[in-house]
Amino acid sequence: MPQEQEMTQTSAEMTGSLPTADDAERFVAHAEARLAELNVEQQRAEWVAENFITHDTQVIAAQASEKQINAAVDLAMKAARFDAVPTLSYDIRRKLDLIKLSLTTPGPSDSSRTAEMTKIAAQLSAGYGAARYRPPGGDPLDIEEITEIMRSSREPARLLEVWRGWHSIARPLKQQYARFVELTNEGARNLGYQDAGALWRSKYDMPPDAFAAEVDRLWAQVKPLYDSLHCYVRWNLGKRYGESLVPPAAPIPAHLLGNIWAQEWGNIDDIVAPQADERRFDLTEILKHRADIDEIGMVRIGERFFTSLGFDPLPATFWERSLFKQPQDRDVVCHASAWDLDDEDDLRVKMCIRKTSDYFTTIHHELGHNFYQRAYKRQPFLYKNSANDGFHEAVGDTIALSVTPAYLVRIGLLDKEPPPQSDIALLLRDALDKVAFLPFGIMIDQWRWKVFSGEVTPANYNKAWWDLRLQYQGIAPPEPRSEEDFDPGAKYHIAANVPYSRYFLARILQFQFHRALCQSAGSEGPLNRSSIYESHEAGRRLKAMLEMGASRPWPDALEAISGERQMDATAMLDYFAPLKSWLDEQNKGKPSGW
Ligand code: X8Z
Ligand code: ZN
Repeated sequence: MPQEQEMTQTSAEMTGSLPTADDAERFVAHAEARLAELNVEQQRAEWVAENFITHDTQVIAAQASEKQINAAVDLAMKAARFDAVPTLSYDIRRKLDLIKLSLTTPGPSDSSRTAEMTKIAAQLSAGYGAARYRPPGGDPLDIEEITEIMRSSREPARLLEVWRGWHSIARPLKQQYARFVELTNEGARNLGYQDAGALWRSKYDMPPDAFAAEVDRLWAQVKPLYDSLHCYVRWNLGKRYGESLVPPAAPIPAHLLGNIWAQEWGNIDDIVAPQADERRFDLTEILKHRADIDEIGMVRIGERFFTSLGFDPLPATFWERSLFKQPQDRDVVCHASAWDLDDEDDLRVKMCIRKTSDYFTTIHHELGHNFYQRAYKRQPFLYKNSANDGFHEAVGDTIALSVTPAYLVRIGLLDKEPPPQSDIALLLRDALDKVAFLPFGIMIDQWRWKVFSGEVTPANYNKAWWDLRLQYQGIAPPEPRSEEDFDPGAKYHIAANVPYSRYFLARILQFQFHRALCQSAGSEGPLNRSSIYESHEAGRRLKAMLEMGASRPWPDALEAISGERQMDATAMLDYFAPLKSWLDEQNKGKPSGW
């Protein structure tokens, strides 16, 4: 008999009466200890599997995750027994709710099917991590090399070839993915959810439908800004590549936006930047010329930002145990991630850093996760998490918003600050990453929610994907697609089953956090020129929110940092307001929409 079943039998069960508040307290204490223990085991197995992709590490990781999922499902079912107990304390009630919601990938109650599911999950993650596109007669290209070509090439034929090549790696994942969806849906239904999508949407301290409506509300706030950017970018791409490749009123071909998924467009800044402005600087070029700053040096700069706010430096083990550079002798999952192996101090990142501006941003993003993890380490296990997953994703990005030209001058990466007249050019570059991402950040889970609900089936996976790409992003595949293709699987978070709405929320929240922290720091300039570097006041405010972990519903955490209880895109709109007016001026007489 599994340990949980033995140890969590309550006195009520033994006597057949309603469980008491004491029963609930005992159950929660046991569940929390058990989940904490299994989580560490699973994290360690996963760390090794992602750092050394082999058959055996996949098996070990799948087994650890099977064990964890079985226990978590069992505990989630049992937590429901206390639903009707009226006298529970706030913490016991919240923890029972968190136990019911703790899984992202619940498994079927039949344990052989859960084993099948975790095996597939490990294979999908490893399959994606080890994938290479093999050009005819050329060297195989991994996702890091693909990313670099998409960033720097301006040759449509080359971009198309690489785009096609990377998307082809996902074809073999389709069947496994479809089976995975069936199995995790079965698990979600056993737990009382309509499907796995409904479970994912239930993690926001509100009913799942209300969360979907919340996402729509935020999107409606920012869509006009996206539309202005889309119109402007398409026009400039048309000028660069010709109207036969980029027709004026049609969706933008997805291979011309500087990123293999067309999710962030900052890399085509050179194509769309205002002609007259020569004062822009290129952080990638600066980093490449600085022989004294290597990949780890870039991480040190990120850490220094956090310590300047009053956070303690990262532990020595962070530097010893992290993976910073892509190993040449083995396959690893290069997609950047931040880890907390022991729920105490064993913090790490795993990433394949290159000396580019994008990686500099991602370093801040990952460190945000690590500093959050450390800030909530004194919370009980079930509260060792962010207020909602968007908060976890937003912290490092908030810090990266403070990486302003003035800050770069301050730390010696830039000689002098560009004059105020360069603001539009700088804002445009920010918008290419931040604003262009918004519809992408939404559409991924719009697709997955439909897949989980059964509205989209394997017979139309790819069509539904491109329908949503068109609807939200106004982009189109550069050549016809079929259901032989599995283009969603060419994106890490689909193969690895990581929920994605979090990144959409984070794009909105980071501006809200930035506005609030700049206020604490007493910074009065426009938001795009404000940095909280070296502000202990801002650091205190940020820390107060981080230390809460998941102990309160997220509006409380939002209030702690910003005084506001609603997620709100006005901070983002304020940040980009001068750019929006400028874009609308430029766009006059040009076709908009698609
Ligand atoms: O996956 C990530 C992070 C790890 S949590 C590198 N991001 C999303 C992506 O790459 O698609 C950060 C931005 C969006
Ligand atoms: Zn992240």
